[in-house]
Amino acid sequence: MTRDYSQLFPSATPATAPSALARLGWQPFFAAQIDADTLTATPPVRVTAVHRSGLRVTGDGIEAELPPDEAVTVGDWLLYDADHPADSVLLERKSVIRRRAAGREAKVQLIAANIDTVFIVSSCNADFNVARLERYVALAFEAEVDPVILLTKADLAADPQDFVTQAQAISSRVPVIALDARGEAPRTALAQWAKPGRTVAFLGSSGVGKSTLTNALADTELDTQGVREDDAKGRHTTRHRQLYLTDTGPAVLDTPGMRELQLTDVAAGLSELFDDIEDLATRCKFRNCAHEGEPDCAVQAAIAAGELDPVRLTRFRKLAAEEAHNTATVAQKRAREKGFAKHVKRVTREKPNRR
Ligand SMILES: Nc1nc2c(ncn2[C@@H]2O[C@H](COP(=O)(O)OP(=O)(O)OP(=O)(O)O)[C@@H](O)[C@H]2O)c(=O)[nH]1
Ligand SMILES: [Mg+2]
Ligand SMILES: [Zn+2]
Repeated sequence: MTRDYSQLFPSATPATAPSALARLGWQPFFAAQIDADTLTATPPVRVTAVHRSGLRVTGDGIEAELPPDEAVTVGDWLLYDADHPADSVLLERKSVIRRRAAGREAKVQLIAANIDTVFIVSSCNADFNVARLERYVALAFEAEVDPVILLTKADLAADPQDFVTQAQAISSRVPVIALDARGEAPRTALAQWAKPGRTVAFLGSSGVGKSTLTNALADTELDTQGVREDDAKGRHTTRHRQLYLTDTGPAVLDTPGMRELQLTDVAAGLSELFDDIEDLATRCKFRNCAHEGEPDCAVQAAIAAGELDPVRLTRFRKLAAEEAHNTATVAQKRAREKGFAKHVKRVTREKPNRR
């Protein structure tokens, strides 16, 4: 193989046209992990979809399916071993979005890796819910992905600004945009994030317009379907996460509507989201103040002064409790599995002696 990978290294002068890999979202962060020989022997490929049968990957002139691997998710970069596909090596991630898997099992589900901007999508209708948006923002902060809140169906709302104002109160660090997701408008509205070489993802409930937005940015013709009139709920039209690659724009991840978003391991994300409350808490008289009537409580003082919405404090408490519970449950399960694995190892090691 005589590929020229020189342009992929951070020190190289940038090529005028985006290289095939840059088009897939390849960035200096990944190039810095490997040398030119490795790159030639095992060219990078990106996971565009995860199916039960395997991982769909795309590279420079490569389209392949790799064996299933639970540790790999959409957006990941692998060094493709053409002779032994199962030995392809996972590159270190720039970011990873994960949640507690739906259902009773205490498992973590990887949602996507190496996303630059996550568009948290809701609509200016019955889908809009501040507590739910906060969950997504905490998830994004934890993953170190920049979140942007998109409020679709502004064209159908009597007063979209009312939704915008509520969403803006979630965090001063999260831009909020109300728009009509159909047509060309999103291209302009999202241009500052949706650039070539970047990767963006749409997350949110079913029916809020994630595929409609993907169609706008990636020039795809994905199925979109009307929502129920009474409660604005969608029909779960999109079934799989899929990364779409474009010639002149970003890589775009469309995802199925999430029914529930359970947080786990997002303590840092919650601290960042509720940094106003945490700042206040440092000014309480007692370091372990529960803000429930203790003397000289800065949090209660801020509520009394109208500077902090008491409902925001309630939501913070609820999320923090849920996060702690899920994190402990998942950790316990991991420890149990580890204990079991150790036990199995010991038993196998002891076997020869028992003969
Ligand atoms: N009027 C209006 N309709 C919209 C807007 N955004 C989406 N829709 C419509 O809402 C419906 C649902 O849109 P989809 O793009 O399928 O929603 P989704 O988020 O991909 O839904 P799932 O795939 O089920 O998760 C479709 O009929 C869209 O045409 C908008 O901004 N304005
Ligand atoms: Mg969809
Ligand atoms: Zn206090």
